[in-house]
Amino acid sequence: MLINVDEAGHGSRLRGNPDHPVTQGFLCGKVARYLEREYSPDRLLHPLRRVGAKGEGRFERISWDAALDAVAEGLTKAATEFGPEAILPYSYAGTMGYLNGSGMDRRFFHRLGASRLDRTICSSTGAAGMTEALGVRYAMDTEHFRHSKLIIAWGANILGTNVHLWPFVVEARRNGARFYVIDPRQNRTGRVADRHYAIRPGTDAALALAMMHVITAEGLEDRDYVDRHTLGFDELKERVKAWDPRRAAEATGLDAEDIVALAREYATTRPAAIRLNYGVQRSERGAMSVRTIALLPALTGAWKDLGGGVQLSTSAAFHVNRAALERADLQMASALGREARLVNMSQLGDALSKLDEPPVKAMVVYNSNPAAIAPDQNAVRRGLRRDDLFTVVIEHFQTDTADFADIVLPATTFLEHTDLYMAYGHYHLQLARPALPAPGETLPNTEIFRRLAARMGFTESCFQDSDDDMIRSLLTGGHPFIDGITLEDLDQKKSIRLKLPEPFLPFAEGGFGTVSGKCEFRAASLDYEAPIESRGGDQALAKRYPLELITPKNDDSMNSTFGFRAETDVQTSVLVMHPLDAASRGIRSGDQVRLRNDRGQCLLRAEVAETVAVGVVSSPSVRWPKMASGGNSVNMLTSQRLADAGGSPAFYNCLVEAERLD
Ligand SMILES: Nc1nc2c(c(=O)[nH]1)N[C@H]1C(S)=C(S)[C@@H](COP(=O)(O)OP(=O)(O)OC[C@H]3O[C@@H](n4cnc5c(=O)[nH]c(N)nc54)[C@H](O)[C@@H]3O)O[C@H]1N2
Ligand SMILES: Nc1nc2c(c(=O)[nH]1)N[C@H]1C(S)=C(S)[C@@H](COP(=O)(O)OP(=O)(O)OC[C@H]3O[C@@H](n4cnc5c(=O)[nH]c(N)nc54)[C@H](O)[C@@H]3O)O[C@H]1N2
Ligand SMILES: [Mo]
Repeated sequence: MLINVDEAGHGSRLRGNPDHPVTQGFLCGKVARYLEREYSPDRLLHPLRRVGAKGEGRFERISWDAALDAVAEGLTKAATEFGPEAILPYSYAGTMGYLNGSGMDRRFFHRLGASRLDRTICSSTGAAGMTEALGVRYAMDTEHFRHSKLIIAWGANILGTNVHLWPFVVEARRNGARFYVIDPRQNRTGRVADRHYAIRPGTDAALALAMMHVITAEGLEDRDYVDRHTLGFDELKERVKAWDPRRAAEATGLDAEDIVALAREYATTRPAAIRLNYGVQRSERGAMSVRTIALLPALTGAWKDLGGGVQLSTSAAFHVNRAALERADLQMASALGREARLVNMSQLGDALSKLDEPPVKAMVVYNSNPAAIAPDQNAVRRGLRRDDLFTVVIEHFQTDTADFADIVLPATTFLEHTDLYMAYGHYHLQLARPALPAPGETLPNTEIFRRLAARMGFTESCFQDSDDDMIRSLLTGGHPFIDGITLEDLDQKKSIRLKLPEPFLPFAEGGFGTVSGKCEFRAASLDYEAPIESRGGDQALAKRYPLELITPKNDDSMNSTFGFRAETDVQTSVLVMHPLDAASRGIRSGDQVRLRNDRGQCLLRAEVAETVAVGVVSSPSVRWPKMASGGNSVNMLTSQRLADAGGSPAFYNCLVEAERLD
């Protein structure tokens, strides 16, 4: 990214770097407007102490000294009375910089002996599915999509959430590629596709199994690739015999003929690329769905081709030395003296109310807004409201979560601090130096945890490491993909492509991360079952709550990061529903609608459209509940039920009923 900075240190014209091979000089719509956020009059500039009730949002300004003392005292009290595991860090994707996302903070909590957070809220289910299929999560190179002749966006809203892939899709289409979208709603991307397949939420594994059925029954597999680089083809062929496209049609809501045609076209078009994104895995069957989809290119040999294969995330290729950064070994020097327990962030509601031995007594939240983004908000908020819970929130803004804090600490933005960034949409390692002065008394997360470590009396030398020291330790470890990249190079070039074999075709010659080195189908464990919260699942539940709610990303905001804006609140107050579902409930476009289930309710504004199938409703997320009428959000409705593996929430399997408000 580039920015102009005047003599007074004021920034303007935030823009993409035209020399970057992937982003090519443009920013996504949300970050293009980041300076509004940077210079918002609502930025937190000073440490605060709560003076009102939890959640009420009344605070007074205090000094950094007083704030650090209060935090040290609160954490020490919890640790002394209940053991250090009574302390829970809570952080996720506010920044994806290594240092401010998982640097000094991790060292601090490890040395403390605090509970470890299982960071599952986004992608760990998909990661589990990919790993099961491939043994390692390597993926297609973004820059290779330009060579594809068939691109399938599978639960991937490319134009909304991953716009930097789009120019490569456009280039491929200009050269004759077809572009299909598989998604329960027709989003921005689906509208401009050659074909949109309106699949029912959580049923993707059934579609992938039926595609395997067609491919193997018709002998469309790549014999050579299958023989040399896979294991278990014959068992697979047997197993998917049961997945006649008519059966998959019943589960997915698609036409059987369309499934047959899609399978044939996928198997016979070269190169064929699948852009699989995280929408698919936010479901009760998420890991199985991702796994079966990720097995498809091994059947057809698509991995051999420039422009063939699957891409979920590119992050697994960033082989930096995280152990040196995070220092999990410090747990041994903690009062706990062993590896601390793991607490799943997706079940925060339960963690705050049900965890025992010890209960959670103190929580430090940074880079995350759990009072907006975590599922089952009523449970989460019951926990956050507890008077015996000491809560620290490190933030840019006074979020819903910050309203529940005892102490709020003001943080710098990515424009104001040093960090090193991996990517999950390309293969470039990137360094950012501060471009703008830190306003008020804001500090980087790294510095806040450095100071906290000093307050707690931690004397290990790693707590004196500078940000540059931490970057240098990340670049050690000697993996060939990062070998030879230095901080000096990064300072000079800012963005450096990983030292991948070129072209990067990770599985062209096998090389899977399995013991055998082959892609193992392990057919006996491939299966599909309807999600419990779906029309094919728990029938008693589906009778009371007949609508399947999905809450995918809002195109023009970033999780809850832009939730302070009134226009984001307007965008995230929409509920799209099919005309038939609307008519049977007397709902018209523009009506106020109450969505409800046993977990809670949410008020939204109806938009009646055929962009969702009958029985599916969709609302873009994630809003700030405190900005909304009634103080709610779709996450009042979502559940703490986890996906089938990897521990992520099944955000997109959520049964509800809708009624018009008069
Ligand atoms: N504009 C914008 N961009 C973002 C973000 C944002 O909030 N806003 N967030 C960032 C983050 S944290 C992430 S993880 C990525 C996520 O990027 P994506 O995975 O692309 O985003 P999602 O909206 O989670 O899901 C993508 C699509 O999957 C569809 N979907 C839902 N359920 C199913 C299903 O069962 N099967 C199939 N086939 N499709 C389904 C949704 O309707 C949606 O259109 O985006 C990043 N980029
Ligand atoms: N219903 C529903 N819920 C969802 C999702 C969905 O699709 N539907 N998506 C899920 C997904 S994929 C994700 S990744 C999560 C995202 O959930 P979070 O990781 O909580 O992400 P954000 O909502 O963007 O909130 C991040 C917060 O971090 C703060 N922040 C940013 N940079 C810094 C920094 O350098 N220092 C500090 N201290 N703070 C910083 C921002 O001000 C912001 O308030 O939400 C999940 N929740
Ligand atoms: Mo995410």
